[in-house]
Amino acid sequence: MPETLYLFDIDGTLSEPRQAITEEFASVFLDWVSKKQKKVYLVTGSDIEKIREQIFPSFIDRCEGLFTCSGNVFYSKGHKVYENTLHIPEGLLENLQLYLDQSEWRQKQGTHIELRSGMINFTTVGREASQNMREAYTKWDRIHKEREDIVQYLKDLHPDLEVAIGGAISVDIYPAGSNKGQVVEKLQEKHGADVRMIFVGDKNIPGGNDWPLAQRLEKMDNSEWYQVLGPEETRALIEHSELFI
Ligand code: M1P
Repeated sequence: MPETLYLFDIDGTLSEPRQAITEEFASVFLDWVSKKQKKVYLVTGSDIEKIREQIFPSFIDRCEGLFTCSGNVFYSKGHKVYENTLHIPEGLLENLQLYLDQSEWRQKQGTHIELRSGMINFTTVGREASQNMREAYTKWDRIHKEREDIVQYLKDLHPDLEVAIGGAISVDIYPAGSNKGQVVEKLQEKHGADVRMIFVGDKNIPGGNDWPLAQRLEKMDNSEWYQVLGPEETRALIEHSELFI
């Protein structure tokens, strides 16, 4: 019987985007991990600094590992196991700055172009935006579709890059293939080629940053993925879905 691994996105799946996981859900989740002896990996587009603000240390330690920066960095049992380096394509930073200067979204707060290991996170609002500003942008973006426009703008100028919509106010940018899908090979190397994976994410839609991982699992007979709308649905899955028993 092959081993089963449970993979979870964080922002929008275990917590609201950029918010701490609730105590109640964390307790339900950790009970599930312990009582059912589940092997869990976290797979996020975010970086370790932000994740530490959202997920407390003993929760992270209960997991087998944590993939950050869309699988470009991996931590296990308190140690960084690997980290990919990004070679920034010529003209990319200038093109992001041009987009930012021309964005119709005017309220800005903090860093817009965040260089991370193996990827860049870009937001016209800014990484230090208040919760109110984030919510205002999310509503505005639903109508004006700025993030979809950023994806198209960058795809036209930099066809070698992948641009995906993650959380609520930003896009993740990485070289083609350096997306969350890369964790499948890493986990197969660690647990064997026949390992079974069950993934839960809120952006398992074309253009979303969970989509490459869902597509990768789609090709494997024994693996599955779930699209959720938020932490409540994730909780319902682990409490009631047969595959999580
Ligand atoms: O995991 C995807 C993204 O989730 C959040 O995005 P946003 O700020 O747009 O809500 C952040 O954690 C971001 O860093 C991450 O890439």
